[in-house]
Amino acid sequence: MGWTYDPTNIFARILRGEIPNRTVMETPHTLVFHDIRPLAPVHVLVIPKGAYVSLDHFAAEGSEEEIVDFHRTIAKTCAILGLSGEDGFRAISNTGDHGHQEVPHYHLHILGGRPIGRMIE
Ligand code: DGP
Repeated sequence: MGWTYDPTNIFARILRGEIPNRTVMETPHTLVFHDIRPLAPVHVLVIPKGAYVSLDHFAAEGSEEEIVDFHRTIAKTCAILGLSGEDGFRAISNTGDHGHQEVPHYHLHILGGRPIGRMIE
């Protein structure tokens, strides 16, 4: 499976510091920032700093260090934002055309702070 990364995408520009963002936390491999169009009281995006198009691309070609860092960063983000298994939250990755992915840089949406419902658009 081949993936072609477009370095002009908006999250690549955020990573290069060309566009401002509201950062929640950052590690050498991962950035977490608030979504510009929040759909819930908490709506953040977790992205790898590497040039990965989508979840399947990151899962296939991300290094173990990047993949572990990404997921540990999710745990730290949940702690920072008060998300827990008790009230719950939702994590979503829209992928490709059928998944309605708008920005072609892998990102995980984390939504919480209210009941999210069964699906989101
Ligand atoms: P999707 O690719 O469909 O999973 O959604 C992309 C999300 O990215 C969408 O919820 C809005 C958000 N977004 C788009 N442009 C920007 C931006 O410039 N800054 C921030 N913080 N979020 C953005």
